[in-house]
Amino acid sequence: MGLPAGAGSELFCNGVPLTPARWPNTGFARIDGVVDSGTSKDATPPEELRLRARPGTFRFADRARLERWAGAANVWLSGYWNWDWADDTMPAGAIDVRAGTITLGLPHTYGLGKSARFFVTNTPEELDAPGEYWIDPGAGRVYVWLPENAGDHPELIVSLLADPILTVANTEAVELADLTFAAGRGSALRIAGAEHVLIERCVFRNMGTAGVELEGRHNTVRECAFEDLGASGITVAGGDRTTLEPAGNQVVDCTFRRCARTHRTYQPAIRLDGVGQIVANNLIEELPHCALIFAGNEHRIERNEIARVLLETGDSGAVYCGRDWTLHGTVVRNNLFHDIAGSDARYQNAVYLDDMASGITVVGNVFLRCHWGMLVGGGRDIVVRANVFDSCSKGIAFDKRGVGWMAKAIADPEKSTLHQRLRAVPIDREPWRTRYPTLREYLTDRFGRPTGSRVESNLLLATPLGNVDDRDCVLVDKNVEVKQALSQDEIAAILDPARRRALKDFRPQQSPEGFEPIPVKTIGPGGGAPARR
Ligand SMILES: [Ca+2]
Repeated sequence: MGLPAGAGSELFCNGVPLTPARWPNTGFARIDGVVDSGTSKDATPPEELRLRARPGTFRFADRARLERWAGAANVWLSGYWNWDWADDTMPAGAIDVRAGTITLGLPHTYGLGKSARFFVTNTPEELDAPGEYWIDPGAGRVYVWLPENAGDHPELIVSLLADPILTVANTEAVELADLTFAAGRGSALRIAGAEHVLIERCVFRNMGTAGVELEGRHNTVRECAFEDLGASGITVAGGDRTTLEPAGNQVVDCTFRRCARTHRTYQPAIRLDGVGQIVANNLIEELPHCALIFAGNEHRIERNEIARVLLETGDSGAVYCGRDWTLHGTVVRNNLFHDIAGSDARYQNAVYLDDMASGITVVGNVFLRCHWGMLVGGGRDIVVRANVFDSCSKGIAFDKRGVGWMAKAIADPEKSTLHQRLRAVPIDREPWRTRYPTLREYLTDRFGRPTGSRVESNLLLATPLGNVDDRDCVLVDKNVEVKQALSQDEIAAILDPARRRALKDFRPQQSPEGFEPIPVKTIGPGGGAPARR
């Protein structure tokens, strides 16, 4: 799931994105029942899906609204139509007032579920509140109810440019500093085939898709702000998965706020691919879904503060990866995750290593007031060591899905994504052979079970350890559970960046054996000493 194609035009007032005319004005409406779930990727054979994909139909009891929409020319619907991790926006199809039903204008990937939630958007009949607008592309007109604080001479900008505002390609040693990129329909900055490019103190805001698309090696993005982006903040790729040659691109000391503004799922603040990217000392907050998604190998994700994400999604993680046995070598270390409780707690996890993702180390992090600290989906060679969990409803859920509900999905080496990804990297050749020797045993040694994993030396404060389902394969050792949470003052000191800088390394009284003090003062923008190249 990469970046979406360029968004439509949007309207910004005094640098703030306004809202396409919608109902309800905030939040979601619930459907009143499924009439026809339509075809879905989960339940319909691919061949039939290609030939006869069918949109769903749902009941909706609000007759006055149905009458209004049935008479409108341009009704769009945006919603979580089935799963809490899959949003989609599309035109409405038939609206039948007498039957009290709405048919979607296009088939939705996962069909309609009974708890689907949605809102009507980009519909002029629903323009009824300050800050709402509608663009009539045919007539070239913008209708807007200005925000109350717009002032007498507001600056109004309509985004038009679909291409990146700036492209830096096949070059090296370029520096961009102190620039603001804003109000395009696509991404702000595309860097491709580049080396030693430095992006410093720039602002990326109000774009239709991403802030920065970065590919190359030894490039650095430093002290930049990413705000109100339609999709991802930054995507980073580079390095060689065959030779494990690291790219060494760095994203450091940046702030990310309100990314995934219009494309709500799988558009994280930071997306990593390739080998050896470094993400350090960033602040990521206020996102509907994931903060960081990674694939590839040997990334360093460290000393970041990640808060208030997964705000309207479920079955997801602030830091997320999945469905790949070959993700070895990435380390998630000394990060602060806090206030990731979600809206109504549908499996929100601070770190989610989904569907047998393997070979990842999570060490020395602080998980504070998260729903679940970690969900590990049956992966092998996972190390969860010396973390602190405070006031979470569960520390860790470590399941054995590879011999449970997922067993069927990994049984056929031809169809299984996990098998395909295993074949895509040379595990029998150097450097893979020596660096990740256990990979060669994944298909023969206790197939499907979470072999080689460890949950050890973690400290759980006012948080139950949780469940580790296959303790013959996963070592669970030296974890300490303490009833008492940190004091309100201790928590306030950790969460306040200024007070945090003065804190000594976190060294609990009831320290588990093997626990290493956590340097909380180095967490967040400006706290570390990132390696400069
Ligand atoms: Ca409205």
